[in-house]
Amino acid sequence: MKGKLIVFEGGEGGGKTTQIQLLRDWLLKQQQSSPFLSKSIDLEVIITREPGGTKLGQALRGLLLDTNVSGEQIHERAELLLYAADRAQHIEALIKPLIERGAIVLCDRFTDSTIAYQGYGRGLDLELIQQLNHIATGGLNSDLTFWLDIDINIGLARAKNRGKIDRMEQADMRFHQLVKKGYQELAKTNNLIVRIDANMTREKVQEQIQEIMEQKLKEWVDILPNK
Ligand code: Z5A
Repeated sequence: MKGKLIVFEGGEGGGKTTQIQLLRDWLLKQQQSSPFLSKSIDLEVIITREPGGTKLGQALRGLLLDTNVSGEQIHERAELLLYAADRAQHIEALIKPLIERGAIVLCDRFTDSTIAYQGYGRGLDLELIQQLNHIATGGLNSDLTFWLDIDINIGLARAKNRGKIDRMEQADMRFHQLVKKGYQELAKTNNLIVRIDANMTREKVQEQIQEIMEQKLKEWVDILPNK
């Protein structure tokens, strides 16, 4: 496949949405004039998210995150399967076609969220989740994952300041600690996951991301579409 899938992961309020937009702007600038690339590239950069990257996904996002929509407690296994359904649709309807035509897809959350939240957070079987992730993605993996690692209290305070508190953000401190542990464990075994210190200013966080991206673009320059 010609394109690339770059994922942003981490706990609440880590700045994923903010950093994805900054990275999109930076990537688009690189095709106009890049001091570090040997040739011009022609980038299509698309931002998407999970849950909610497709029309079906938006409906599922409402069911998963809005405390009032379903009117009943969502069972943990039902929740797991809804995230998987969102992902299967997202891959087939959006991500795979984009990557096949050479786009760079910036995705706010992906398979590691399920491992961290449903696996470590809720305690569901990790092997089962890996299998389900494989079914949902059809084997399509992220080419690079930025884990925005933020102090839990700072992240929750940022999320609260932003206004809306959803079902997951209402979870207790223990849950957030388990989720963090999940990301720590994932980063230990997968070298495509890059830890970013997200406690800093927006600019400092973006600098860390750009540094990694510069290396990656140099590596990918012959695969990405040329001008
Ligand atoms: N979930 C799951 O359980 N299983 C799964 O498989 C999947 C998801 C895929 C929805 O995710 C929920 O779905 C999520 C896990 C679950 N749990 N929750 N909640 P989401 O991505 O829609 O929501 P989120 O994780 O809560 O993201 P967020 O709170 O929207 O935060 P963010 O996108 O990482 O950050 P942000 O919106 O860019 O920043 C938050 C605020 O902080 C905002 O006001 C910014 O202006 C501000 N900000 C950003 N950066 C900074 C810095 N550096 N300094 C100061 N202030 C900053």
